[in-house]
Amino acid sequence: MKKAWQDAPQEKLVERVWLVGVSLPKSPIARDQEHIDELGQLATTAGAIVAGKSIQGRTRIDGATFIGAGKAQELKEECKRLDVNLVIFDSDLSPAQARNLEKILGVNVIDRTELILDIFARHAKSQQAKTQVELAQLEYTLPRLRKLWDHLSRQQGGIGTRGPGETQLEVDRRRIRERISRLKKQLKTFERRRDTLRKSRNGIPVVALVGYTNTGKSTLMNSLTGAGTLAENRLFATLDTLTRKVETASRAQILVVDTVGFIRKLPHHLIESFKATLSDIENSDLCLHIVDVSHPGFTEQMEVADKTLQMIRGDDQDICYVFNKIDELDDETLDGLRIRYPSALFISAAKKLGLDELLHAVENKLFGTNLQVEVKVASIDGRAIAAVKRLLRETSSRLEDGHCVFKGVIELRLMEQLENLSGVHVRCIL
Ligand SMILES: Nc1nc2c(ncn2[C@@H]2O[C@H](COP(=O)(O)OP(=O)(O)OP(=O)(O)O)[C@@H](O)[C@H]2O)c(=O)[nH]1
Ligand SMILES: [Mg+2]
Repeated sequence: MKKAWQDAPQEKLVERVWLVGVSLPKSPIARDQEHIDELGQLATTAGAIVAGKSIQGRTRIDGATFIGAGKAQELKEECKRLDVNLVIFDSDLSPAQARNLEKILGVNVIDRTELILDIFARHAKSQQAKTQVELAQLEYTLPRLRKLWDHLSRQQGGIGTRGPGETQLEVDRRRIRERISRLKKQLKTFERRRDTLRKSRNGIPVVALVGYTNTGKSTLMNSLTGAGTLAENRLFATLDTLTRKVETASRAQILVVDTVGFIRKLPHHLIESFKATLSDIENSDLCLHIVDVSHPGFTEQMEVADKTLQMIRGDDQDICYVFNKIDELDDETLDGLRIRYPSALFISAAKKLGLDELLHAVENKLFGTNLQVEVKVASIDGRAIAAVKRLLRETSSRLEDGHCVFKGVIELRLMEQLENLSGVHVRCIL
């Protein structure tokens, strides 16, 4: 929430905010309530105190002030009474609406997009995430800057007059464009580095943890790998992807990637600039869609995440639904869900429930009940070679530095026997 910080840069100002939602005909009231609660969570994540909130029923949106001039006046009184210094709208406001509202309310006004951009900016840690967020912010600002100055230059009027505002605007716009192209170049170098990393994964399959924000992706990552990733009860705790290796019970190796969470109305500039980070999802062999099944709005969250995933991966995605936080549910609810979603997996990442079943299902999805392996044996070790040939459905073999290297398929249940043969080195491939 930059604007308020700009007003008082020296003080550490805790913003007192008022949240505004609008309920249009046909939108269920429970859902409107969830949406404004989520906006409250976002505001708290950004460090603000929620002083109050309102959901206003309207038949249509007011072009000038979004909520209508009368309602805006009422809101002004409320803001004064509760010492509110920032009003946040759940919907996107046009630059003119935001300006008109600020004039009436006498406090700063921002919308959901600006709030999300602000949180991303605060949470970005790596150079890549910082660059990605700055790019999204500037792309968001650019058209708004034009509209703002258009308005001022009209006020100055006069055909052919090039007022100081307009000149300044051009300078500002040019600077922003230059900065945008510099940031894009920088992101390209990050992408190249990522490509190199990707090539070095050596055929080990990649599983991406995806889903709505705060569903427990990082907690699951930690439980599976002991990665020590930041997991917190706040939105957008993770902005950088993190990859860790996991070994399954049958010793197959997989790479697990923790990713940035999705949210309703995720600003499209953010999706655009986070493309490189999100390409980990695009290039994964399997997505585990983590759902917080204890959340009252989990079905809507699932839909939002599914749609965002479709944008990133297209329709041919291999997705497995993982319902997390089952420790919060009573048995009856859990049974109901198991019937309603028969192919989902049920876990508690925090309490480490259902993780073995999860890994087993992942293995099955990735390898079927067979594993593809590469086996290396000293070429003089006739006994080991014979044993390998007995266990493995061989597809190719070659000689390499005094070793026989076999490629082939093995049933999961036989994997342990193969690995226990002395003098035999086994590697899983996809
Ligand atoms: N009760 C319960 N809480 C859980 C479980 N798994 C995660 N949580 C909590 O849910 C909150 C969010 O967890 P994270 O792992 O940070 O969620 P995330 O999906 O990585 O969130 P973002 O990075 O913000 O997208 C934390 O407070 C966790 O402790 C679970 O199995 N049961
Ligand atoms: Mg996370």
